[in-house]
Amino acid sequence: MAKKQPFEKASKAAGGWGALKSVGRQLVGSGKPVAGAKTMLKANQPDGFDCPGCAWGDPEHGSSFEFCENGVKAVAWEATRARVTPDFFAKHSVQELRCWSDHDLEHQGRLTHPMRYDADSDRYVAVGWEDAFAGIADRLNAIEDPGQAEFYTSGRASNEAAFLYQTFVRLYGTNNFPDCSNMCHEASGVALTESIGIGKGTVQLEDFEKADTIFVVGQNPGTNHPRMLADLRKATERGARVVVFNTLKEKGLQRFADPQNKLEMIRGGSKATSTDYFRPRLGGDMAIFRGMAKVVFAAEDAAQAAGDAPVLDHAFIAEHSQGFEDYRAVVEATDWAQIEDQSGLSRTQIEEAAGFYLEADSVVATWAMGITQHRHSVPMIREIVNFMLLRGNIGRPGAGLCPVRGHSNVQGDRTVGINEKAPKPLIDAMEKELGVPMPREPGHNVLQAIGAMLSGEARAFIALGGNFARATPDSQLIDQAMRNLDLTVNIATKLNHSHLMPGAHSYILPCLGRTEIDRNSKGVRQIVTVEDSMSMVHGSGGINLPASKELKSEVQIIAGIAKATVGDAVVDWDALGDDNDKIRELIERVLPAFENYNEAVRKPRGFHLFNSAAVRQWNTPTGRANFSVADLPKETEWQQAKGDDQTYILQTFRSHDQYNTTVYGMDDRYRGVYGERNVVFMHRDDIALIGAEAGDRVDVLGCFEDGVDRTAADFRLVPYDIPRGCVAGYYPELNVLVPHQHYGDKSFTPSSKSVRVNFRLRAK
Ligand SMILES: Nc1nc2c(c(=O)[nH]1)N[C@H]1C(S)=C(S)[C@@H](COP(=O)(O)OP(=O)(O)OC[C@H]3O[C@@H](n4cnc5c(=O)[nH]c(N)nc54)[C@H](O)[C@@H]3O)O[C@H]1N2
Ligand SMILES: Nc1nc2c(c(=O)[nH]1)N[C@H]1C(S)=C(S)[C@@H](COP(=O)(O)OP(=O)(O)OC[C@H]3O[C@@H](n4cnc5c(=O)[nH]c(N)nc54)[C@H](O)[C@@H]3O)O[C@H]1N2
Ligand SMILES: [Mo]
Repeated sequence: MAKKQPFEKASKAAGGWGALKSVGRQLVGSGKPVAGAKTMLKANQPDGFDCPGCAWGDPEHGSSFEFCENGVKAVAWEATRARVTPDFFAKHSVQELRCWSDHDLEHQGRLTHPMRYDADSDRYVAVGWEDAFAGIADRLNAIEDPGQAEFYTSGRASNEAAFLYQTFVRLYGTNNFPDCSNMCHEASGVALTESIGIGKGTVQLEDFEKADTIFVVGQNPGTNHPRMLADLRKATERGARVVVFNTLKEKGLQRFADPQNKLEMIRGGSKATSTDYFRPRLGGDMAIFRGMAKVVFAAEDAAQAAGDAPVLDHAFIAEHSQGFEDYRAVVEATDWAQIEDQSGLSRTQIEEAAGFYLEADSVVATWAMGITQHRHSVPMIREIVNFMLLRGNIGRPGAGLCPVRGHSNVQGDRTVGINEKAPKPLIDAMEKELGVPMPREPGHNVLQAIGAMLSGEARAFIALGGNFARATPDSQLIDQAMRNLDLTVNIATKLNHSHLMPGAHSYILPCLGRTEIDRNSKGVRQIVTVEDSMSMVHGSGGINLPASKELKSEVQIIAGIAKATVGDAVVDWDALGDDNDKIRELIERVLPAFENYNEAVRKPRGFHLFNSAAVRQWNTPTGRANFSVADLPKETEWQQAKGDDQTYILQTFRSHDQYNTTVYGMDDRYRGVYGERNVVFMHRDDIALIGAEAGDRVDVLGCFEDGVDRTAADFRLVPYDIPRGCVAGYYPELNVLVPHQHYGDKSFTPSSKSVRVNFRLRAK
């Protein structure tokens, strides 16, 4: 097949035949199409595994073939036949592998043996499990202050693995839990806790069937939560409004052809996934919600003057909220000129959008990284909550808040204790259960861990999954900092760049993936549990044979490290590591919400974790839902940059062919880019303004002034329908440009959706 040109036209709708073709390619490419297809039949089924693709909820009628194109990619990627064996490591030095691309490293297949870094040969060599555990324990115990070790978690880890890990780490003596959530939905957790007393969304999947209006803000479900498209499409079909705010016109948020709908596939049809589409500037959403609140207040005044029914839910506001008058004052003090400039939308557009709120009895608001990865993300999310509170749109059917999570168990990991802030109720309960004191001082989040690595304070880094060095900002600085550590350990399924920045002592510990059968020493099959974006907790059991006989489950690996490091006087690690039911019993004793855990997760759809805000209980200091009263930022990054016509604000996002730092392929079908990832999407007039033409190559330069040279070399300019002054490109390639000092207030999340850059043309 001829290679497609970089700007070949993108497909008209998301999903459809393009998705099926891509699924076929992935299954064939995985080297075992039949097994792959069978594996997919078990994704998100009651007796199968939870799809590792995303954290969207599963429908009640769990018998449907619930999969999506990108779920297939995630599963096929794990179920590959390719293997990275000790032979592979004997052939390639770490120095050599460091020059490989993210795609090439993971494409080599599944890790098969525990490996230890040998500095003399600059190679990883096979090591026995017990030797690895002893070696790790030796280095961890050599560190005087446990606060000098960093324990990272990526959000694919199961509840059982995460709970055991936090037990071990806290017994070891620290709350240093940097985790992927710090770079992801942290702002949602912080903002929602302040506003409604719980850091999670309040809706369930059923609410999407009842909402009159759904606001979808700053997220790209066509790629990142494809199963959500089916729910949006159903909503538009029954006449609900789906109102999108997105800087780009994302294909999946316009039309979706359901690959599971035979008639539609034959007729080549597709259906709308949204009814209205607004395109703000980067970081402009707080201004939009502020503007919409102005419209709501104006409508309330008009209704009052005309003697009509009120627009606000006065009863709700009086009984359930706090700070309403102050909020109203701050909204009225915000002028339209600032709202329009910051958002990039006209007052008329904002009035139109607010109309969809006013006409709806019940409203759901969803959001993801387009909202959480800015400097002012926390006040921005609190503004969304303010707006929803005005008409009591939280805690009743068809209404509520839905931060759409990223990793398939990132929410669960936090629930069971991966939290550097050491929540008091959890620590109290852990101490009571184990009978020993646990550390209470807050530990490090991702940025603090980076700070400790850069300053040389940190001595050890352990990762339960993930690809820390590529997912974090300033990748080139992290690289050196990791190599200065005394100990680095990666528990992983596939080889990635973080494994290639070994400290003086370094281990790669290969684990079972979620699709694989996990048997304990007595041959009993183990299941793990995960929590989705709607707080549903359900079981997940693998169905494929393990990629290698040497693999251990994450739980077994953690138990092994823990026993070697802290001994088994307090916790019987062997028993817990051998029986996930026992871990669940322990979780149940420590976290009351998990009552009857072992039984509940064996029911088809699992169980719903109690959500206080969803039943209008407000666990805030005021006992009410709190309106916030933050001013709009004086200037967003876009506003700062606009005076200077040579600088631009860059958002770093995902292509259709990747899972975070895992790059499946080089295409981004919905955006019409094929065969390459080094691209920058830019408005035609901006391309002309920097003296370039479409397709020209540039170096992208960071503008953060701290003396560090931040350059992403050799990117192609792709003309795109994007607001002037805003540009976009892919993570992780562009992480070299994201300064680690540029982060969200209170959330400490790198502001990877608002990075100031300029361009240097390369010779043609
Ligand atoms: N296939 C696949 N699925 C995934 C992932 C993956 O990489 N691949 N990653 C998982 C993870 S960990 C996460 S967190 C989620 C991520 O899910 P998303 O949040 O959808 O991820 P991004 O690709 O970063 O897309 C950000 C979207 O927000 C828009 N946006 C950016 N800035 C702004 C802004 O200021 N305002 C508005 N209104 N819009 C803006 C962008 O145009 C883009 O459409 O997906 C999860 N699911
Ligand atoms: N510039 C920029 N940076 C970003 C973002 C952005 O939008 N822009 N997004 C941020 C977000 S939202 C997130 S969540 C982070 C993601 O950060 P991470 O979660 O650290 O990164 P991933 O790419 O998801 O991790 C992939 C690796 O996980 C390992 N793995 C896969 N499955 C398993 C498993 O079952 N068990 C174990 N133990 N390991 C496994 C594999 O070795 C694989 O190489 O990146 C953040 N970084
Ligand atoms: Mo994420």
